[in-house]
This record gives sequence, structure tokens and C-alpha cells, in this order.
Amino acid sequence: MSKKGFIFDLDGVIVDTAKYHFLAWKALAKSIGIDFSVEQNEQLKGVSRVRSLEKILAWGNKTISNEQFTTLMQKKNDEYLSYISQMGESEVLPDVPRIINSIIKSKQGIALGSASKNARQILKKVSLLGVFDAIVDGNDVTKAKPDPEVFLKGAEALDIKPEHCIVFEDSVAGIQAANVANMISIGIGDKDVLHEADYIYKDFTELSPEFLETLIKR
Ligand code: B16
Ligand code: MG
Repeated sequence: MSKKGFIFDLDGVIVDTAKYHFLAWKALAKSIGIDFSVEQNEQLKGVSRVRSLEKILAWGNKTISNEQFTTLMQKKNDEYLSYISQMGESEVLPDVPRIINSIIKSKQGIALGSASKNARQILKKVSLLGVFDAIVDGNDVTKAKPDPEVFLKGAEALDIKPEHCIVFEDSVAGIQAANVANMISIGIGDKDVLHEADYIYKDFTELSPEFLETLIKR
């Protein structure tokens, strides 16, 4: 039985920072006269900060200078970080510690694969910075999800083949990235949104110890 690598997305999987991204983007968009829906917001999940602003501007048919673009990104991140600064361990999503502890106990690899440039800061706030064998985040990649780069780098850092890796993801782009990387994709969230995943669970409370065991032994 070969060792498996479990790669966790961050926003929407370990913590619900997706709601803070939404609030910050919504306020930023409003300040330049753009509104977008909850459905459109799904398209911002898992994608980079730059790409998110490009999408919002396209929805509002707006073109701005490079200088304004940089200013708006900064503004969004400042507001987002004001939410992050308030975070604590209680914001770790249900049963995430149970799953992480089981993986560590059974001596499997564990990595973070996030598009966020704020990943380390968030993990520190919720006291999970030390649990990962490898952390690959938005500072380490050049291509955003659905490109598989972030997960392939995670597998490489764990020294585990992609086909022996399992990805937990809440975004459509992330599930596509895991599938392209030839990894097992596990969607955490809505089954209608994440239908491209190999398995889908509403949250980690639905993921049984037996299923985790099956993934380790497969
Ligand atoms: P930041 P994940 C992603 O994190 C978020 O889902 C996405 O909404 C965000 O735009 C991206 O990180 C960049 O985040 O602005 O903090 O660098 O889901 O890949 O953990
Ligand atoms: Mg996510």
C-alpha cells in the first residue's frame, strides 16, 4: 500500500473565508458601480485575486487603468484582511480537525493547496499552520486553478505521485484542477455546483472514518 497525499484547499474547505471574500468583493464592486449575484460569486471561488477583479470588471463592462487596478486590489485585500484579523480557532469548519488528525495518525502526507496569498496568515490565526507537511499557496504558483499547478506542486513537495493524491475542494475551478492533475477530487459543498468531483460531501461531518480508510487503502 503506497502512502497517500491529502491536499486541502483553504477557503471554503478548512475555514469559511469565502464569505469574507464575498463581502469584500461586493463592497469593492459597489464602490465602482458594479453589482454581482451569488451565482456569479461561485466563479470567483478558487481563482486568483487578479482574475477575480478582471471578472468583476467584465461583468460591469468597465475598463480601468493599471494604476486603478492595483489600487482596487489593495482596497479589497485591506477589507478582507480586516475580517481575517478577527478570526480564531472557532472558525475552523466542522470535523476538519477530526479528518486532519486521522490523516496524521495514519502517517499519510498532508498538504495545503490554496490560491490565496494570505494562506499562512489565515492558518496561523486558526492555529493550523504547523499541521501541514507542505504548503503551496498563491505566492508559489504562476497559473491559477483550474490549472493543476498548485496541486502538482503540492504532490511534488510531499514526494507522492499525483495519482496517489486526494484533493478536498469547494470550488468548481479547484475540482477541475484536481481532475486534470489526475488526483481523486472530493467536493465539499453543493452537489449541483461541484458535480464534476469524484465524490461530493456537504461538509466533513458527512465523511466517515470508513471512507477515509478506503481512500488510504485504495
Ligand atoms: P487572496 P482557495 C482562493 O483560495 C479563494 O477561493 C478565492 O476566492 C480568492 O480570490 C483566492 O484564494 C485568492 O485569495 O486574495 O487571499 O490571495 O479557495 O484556493 O484556498
Ligand atoms: Mg476554496
